[in-house]
Amino acid sequence: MGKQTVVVDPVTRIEGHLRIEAEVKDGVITGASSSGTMVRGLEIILQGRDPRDAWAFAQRICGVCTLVHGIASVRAVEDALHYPIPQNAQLIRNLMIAAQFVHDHVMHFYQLHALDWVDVLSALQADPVKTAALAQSLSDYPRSSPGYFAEVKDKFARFAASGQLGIFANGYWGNPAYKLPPEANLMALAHYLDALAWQREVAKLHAVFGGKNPHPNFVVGGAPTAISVSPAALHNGVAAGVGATAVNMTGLEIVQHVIREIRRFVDQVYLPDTLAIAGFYKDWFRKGEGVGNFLAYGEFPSRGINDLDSLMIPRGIILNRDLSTVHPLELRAPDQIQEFVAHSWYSYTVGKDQGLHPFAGQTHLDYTGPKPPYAHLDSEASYSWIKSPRWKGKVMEVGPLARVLVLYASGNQETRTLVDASLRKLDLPVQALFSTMGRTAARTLESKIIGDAMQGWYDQLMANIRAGELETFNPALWEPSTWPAEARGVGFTEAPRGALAHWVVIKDGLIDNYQAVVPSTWNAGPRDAAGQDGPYEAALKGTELPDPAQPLEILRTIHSFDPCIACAVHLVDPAGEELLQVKVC
Ligand code: NFE
Ligand code: MG
Repeated sequence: MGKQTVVVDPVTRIEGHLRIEAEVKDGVITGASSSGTMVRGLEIILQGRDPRDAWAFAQRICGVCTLVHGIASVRAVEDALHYPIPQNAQLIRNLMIAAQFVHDHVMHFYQLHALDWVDVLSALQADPVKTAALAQSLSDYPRSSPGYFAEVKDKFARFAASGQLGIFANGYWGNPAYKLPPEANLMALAHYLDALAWQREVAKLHAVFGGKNPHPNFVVGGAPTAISVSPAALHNGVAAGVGATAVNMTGLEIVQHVIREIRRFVDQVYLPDTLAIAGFYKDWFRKGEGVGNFLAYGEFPSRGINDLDSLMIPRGIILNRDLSTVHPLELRAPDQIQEFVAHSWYSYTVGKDQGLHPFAGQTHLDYTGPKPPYAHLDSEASYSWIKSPRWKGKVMEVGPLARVLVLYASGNQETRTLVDASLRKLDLPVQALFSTMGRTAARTLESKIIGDAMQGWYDQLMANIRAGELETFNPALWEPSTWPAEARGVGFTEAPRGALAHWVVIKDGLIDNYQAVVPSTWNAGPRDAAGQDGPYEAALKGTELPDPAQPLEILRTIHSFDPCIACAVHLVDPAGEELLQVKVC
C-alpha cells in the first residue's frame, strides 16, 4: 500500500464541524491535521457590553455544555470585582455543574460514542433470554428481563425492516473491528434508548435552579433563585413556597429525585456497561495515547472558588505521564497559558508566531484558506478556526482523563479505590489509562465520583435551609457605581470536556476584552509555531487504519475526546453541510 490522505469531514456524532485529514502509509496514520471549519465570534460580540449580561451571551457558545460558559462568565466578573457569593449559591452551582457533567457524559457514551463499539445491526441476531442473563450478571438494573429485551429487539427489527435506519444510518455495521457478541449489542441498544428517557429527568435539576434547560439562568453575585420554604414544610414535607421563580419544597424534592436517578443510572447501567464493553476492546487501552501532558483547573469548591484547597477536583498538571508529581498552574501569569495562531485563520498584531495570554488576547479573523468546499487543507499554512492554547509552551490534553489523573495522582482516596478496582477487573495496569479507551473509561469513572458527591452538596444545602440560612444572592456589588474604573478577572470551571476559563477586562463598567479558552480548543487545536501537534493530531499518529474507506479507528480516538467545535471556535460554513465523507486519494 502506498501513501494516502484520508479525509473525514464532517466528523459526525459530535457537536459542530470538525474535519480530520490523516496521512496513511502502509495502513498506519503517520500524521494528522485537525481543523475546526466553522467560525462564530462570541468574543467580539461581548465587547462593549455590561459584564453582568456577559453570561447570557457567552452561554450561547454551546448548546451541549449549555451551562458551563454561564458559570465561567459569572465567575470571571465576580473575580474581577472581588464579589463574594453566598454559600447556598456555591452549592447550587455545584449541583448544576455536576448534573451537567453526568448528563453530558451519559449522552456522549450512548448517543455519540457507543456506535464506535456497538454494532446495532448485530443486535438483530441476539437471543433476548441470553441478553437478559448477561444484563443481570452485570447489575441489578430492573429493566433487564427477557421480555424487555425481546420488546426492544422487535421494535428495532420493525424499524430496520422499514429500510430506514434513521438515527442509526451511516454506521460501519458489519466492520470486523466490532467485537461485541449480539447480546451485548442488544443490551447496549436498549440502554441507548433508556439513556434518552433518563436525560429528560436529569434536565429537571437545571429547571428547578435556573428556570430552564438548556441554557439555565445565572446571575453575577449568586444564584438566580430565591429559596422559599417554610419551617413547617421542612418538617412535614408539604410543598410550600411563594413566587414562580422561588425554589420551594417541591423543587427541592425534584432535585433529590434527580440525584437518586443520576446515581442509580451510573451504578446500574453506565458503569457496568463501560467495564463490559471495554473488556472486549482491551487493545484500545494501548491505542490513541496522545501527548501525555494533562491539565485541570479544578472544580467543586466547598468554600470560595479561589480557595483552591477547597476544590473537590484539584487543580494541576501532569507531565509526560508521570503520576508521581502534580505541577501547579496559574491562570493569571502572562507566561503560563497562552494561545497561538500560527496555523489558525486569525492574525495577531504582534505577529503570527507570538503567543498571547488571554488578558491580552486578540480575535482578528484572517481567513487565508481555499474557498470551501476545498479538496485539502493547506496544513503547512493556516488550517483551522481553532487557536492553539499551550501551557508554558507545552501541548496539554484536558478532559475527564486529565481530571481523573490529577485526582489519582494527588491521592484522592475514592478515585484511587474506584480506578484500581476497575483496572483490576480488566486486568490492566494504570498506564492503560493513557489511551483511547482510558479517556472513555475516565469519563465514566468521574461520573461516579461526581454523581456521588452531589448528595453531600444537597444535604449541606438542606441543612443551611433548616438553619434558616436562605441567602442565595449578594446584592453588595451589583451597582457599577461601586466598581473600580478598571478591573480584570478570570473565571474557571471544569466543563464536561475539560478545563474552561473566561478572562474579562472591564473598563468604566463595560467589557473591554473578553477571551474564552475552551476544552475543545485545547484538545482540537492545530499545530503551534513550534510545529507541535495538537492533542487530537498526536493521538491519531501511529493508529492502524486497516480499511481507509471505513475510518472507524479515527472515529474511536477522536470521539474519545468528545469534541465540541462550537465551543472550540466559539466563533458557519453553510457550504460545509454534508454527510460524513471519506475521500481516499
Ligand atoms: Ni460545547 Fe464545552 C464542554 C465547553 S467544550 S461542549 O464540555 O466549554 O469543549
Ligand atoms: Mg477564545
